[in-house]
Amino acid sequence: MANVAIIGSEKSGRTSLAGKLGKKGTESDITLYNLVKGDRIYSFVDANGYPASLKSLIQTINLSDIALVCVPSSGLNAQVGECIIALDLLGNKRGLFVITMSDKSNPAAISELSEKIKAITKGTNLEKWESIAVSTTTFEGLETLKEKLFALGEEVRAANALKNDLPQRVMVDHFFNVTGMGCVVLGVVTQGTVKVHDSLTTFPINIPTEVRSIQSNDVDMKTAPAGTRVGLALKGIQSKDFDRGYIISQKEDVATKFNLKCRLSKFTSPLGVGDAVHLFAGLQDMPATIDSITIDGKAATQAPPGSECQVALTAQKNITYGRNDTFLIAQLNAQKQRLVASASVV
Ligand SMILES: Nc1nc2c(ncn2[C@@H]2O[C@H](COP(=O)(O)OP(=O)(O)OP(=O)(O)O)[C@@H](O)[C@H]2O)c(=O)[nH]1
Ligand SMILES: [Mg+2]
Repeated sequence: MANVAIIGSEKSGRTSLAGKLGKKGTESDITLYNLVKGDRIYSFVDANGYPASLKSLIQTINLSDIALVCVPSSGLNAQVGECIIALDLLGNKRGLFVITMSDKSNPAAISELSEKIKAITKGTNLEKWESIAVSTTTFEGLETLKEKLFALGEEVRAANALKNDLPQRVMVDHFFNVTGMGCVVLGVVTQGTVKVHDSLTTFPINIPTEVRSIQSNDVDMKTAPAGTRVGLALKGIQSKDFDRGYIISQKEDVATKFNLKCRLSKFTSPLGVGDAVHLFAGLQDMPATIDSITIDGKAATQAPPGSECQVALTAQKNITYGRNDTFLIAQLNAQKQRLVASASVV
């Protein structure tokens, strides 16, 4: 199973592409599409709330192993730039650039655009990502895209298999009540293998949670390995207890105050002490304040773009996290691009 984010600028053909790749499933501010290919399942997430909602972009990326960045054949824009910065800050993803609406362009312009993509991703985590021109009206490039995507899917499968023996962790994105079944949540097993009857806990609310049954793509299963998008029926907890981003696992940390090691984007305004920022952790997000900044062991009032620093930060609500998670700091009101820094717990 591989989870694939479909992101990119507004009106770049994201939803059309999602519809050509999979069958529509759960729909909210992020929409899921499923494709079954032999014994492989691909789950696509359309960040339909982006660019208005940065949250939609970050959640979609954090739910996925692979990203398809849609760039309209008419050219690059600030939103594509923001998607590239998000993927670079979050690191550790595989992906492809999809030059969409190729029927509205010509081969020379498309090859010029793929050169531009190469140039702007140089030095980022995305510098080796390929560009593929696709049209969802003439179907040009769709088969090539699928082949490249399935090759990445196999890499993801191998990488996820290495996580099967870690403690179970499920990141929850949807939750509701089903008559006769009770609380059902949807989400991704980010590590470990979840089994029916597992006794776990939901964080940050600390409620004991038993796995009653597991489904993936409407099929009942006894166990779900790392990387699986699952539906879990749960005992001991109600759907109204949940919020997006809650984690079902054996043990998580929960805090409002953090000491974070930060890497600022080159394309942000400076980060200052006292700044009101927005913090993203997994699928959770909330306002936070920068309490202090340290650069090379010395107190500072500001950290410049492209720099590294340590930040003490207070969030407005409890956040559940693991020590290896990557956080993002953003300025939702910034004019150009909203992402400020990636951060990890010191
Ligand atoms: N000619 C042509 N038109 C396309 C193609 N893909 C999408 N479109 C059209 O472009 C418009 C936007 O496509 P969507 O798939 O809605 O793009 P989107 O990125 O999901 O747009 P928003 O979610 O509204 O930001 C629609 O009118 C589509 O019919 C394509 O390959 N060729
Ligand atoms: Mg759309």
